[in-house]
Amino acid sequence: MSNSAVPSTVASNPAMPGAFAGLPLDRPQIMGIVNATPDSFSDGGQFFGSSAAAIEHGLELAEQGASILDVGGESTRPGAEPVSLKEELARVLPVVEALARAGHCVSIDTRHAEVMRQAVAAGAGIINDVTALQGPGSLEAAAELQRPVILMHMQGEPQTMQQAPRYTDVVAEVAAFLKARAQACLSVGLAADQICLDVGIGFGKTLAHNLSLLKHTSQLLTLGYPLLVGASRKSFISKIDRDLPADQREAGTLAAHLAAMQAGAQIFRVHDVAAARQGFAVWQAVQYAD
Ligand code: 9MG
Repeated sequence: MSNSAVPSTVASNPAMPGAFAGLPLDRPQIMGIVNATPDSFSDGGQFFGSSAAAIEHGLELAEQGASILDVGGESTRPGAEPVSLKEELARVLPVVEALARAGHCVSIDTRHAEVMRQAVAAGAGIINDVTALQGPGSLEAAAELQRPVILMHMQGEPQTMQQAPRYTDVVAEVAAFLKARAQACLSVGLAADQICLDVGIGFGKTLAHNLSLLKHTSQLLTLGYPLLVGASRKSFISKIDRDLPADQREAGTLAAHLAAMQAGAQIFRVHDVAAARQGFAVWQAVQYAD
């Protein structure tokens, strides 16, 4: 069965828009992670040809089945230090430009309004903001740029967010936050079909919080927006299965994403695109078997 022949997995919610950024949501969409950061493309500690390597990596991910390429120049990992605006722009712009020129749908992973503006001018079609457009000028920039946005929930700041995450009811609190941020986008003139929500796995959450959010993804569907999940290689996986390093968390990533898919998520942000594509295709084929 070809992938395009597989029927919808998520058509059960009538409020769900049928597409996001021109991508049909009746099948899982894979967002491939393109880190334009020096530590992502190093050779034994020696930084080389960073933009070229990131572009090549993005092209490979598209070849493997990514329908969105998410380009980021500032690490948001727990404990990560911020980079200057100048440095972030220098890292992402050549990569965004080359991948967009090659015809790919590119999202810009940034929390800075100026990076949003310049990345969209360079060809980015989607804004992916882990701060849900709460930064100075970000909401206004998104409204002016009129590009689809991914609004993610985070408690705290990347440097300190994993120190003591606290919620009374994590699913309800994340849902309320995302609802308010979607409302803020509508109020500045973005259309409902330009909004995608993301619970922010690993961003100011304990293992138990992450698992509840994955298990209860369906509760977020009632907000009426497409849902993106990004569990790829995150540390909660190693809390469940030994202390495995990030590059050995592929199977755990797929399991988390399949659970979220079953609960209604449609877009998945991953490092390992080929594995995600195969896992999703098999899962769907079983769903629609006789
Ligand atoms: C940039 N980034 C890192 N993790 C992410 C996640 O889970 N979701 C989104 N939207 N962006 C993320």
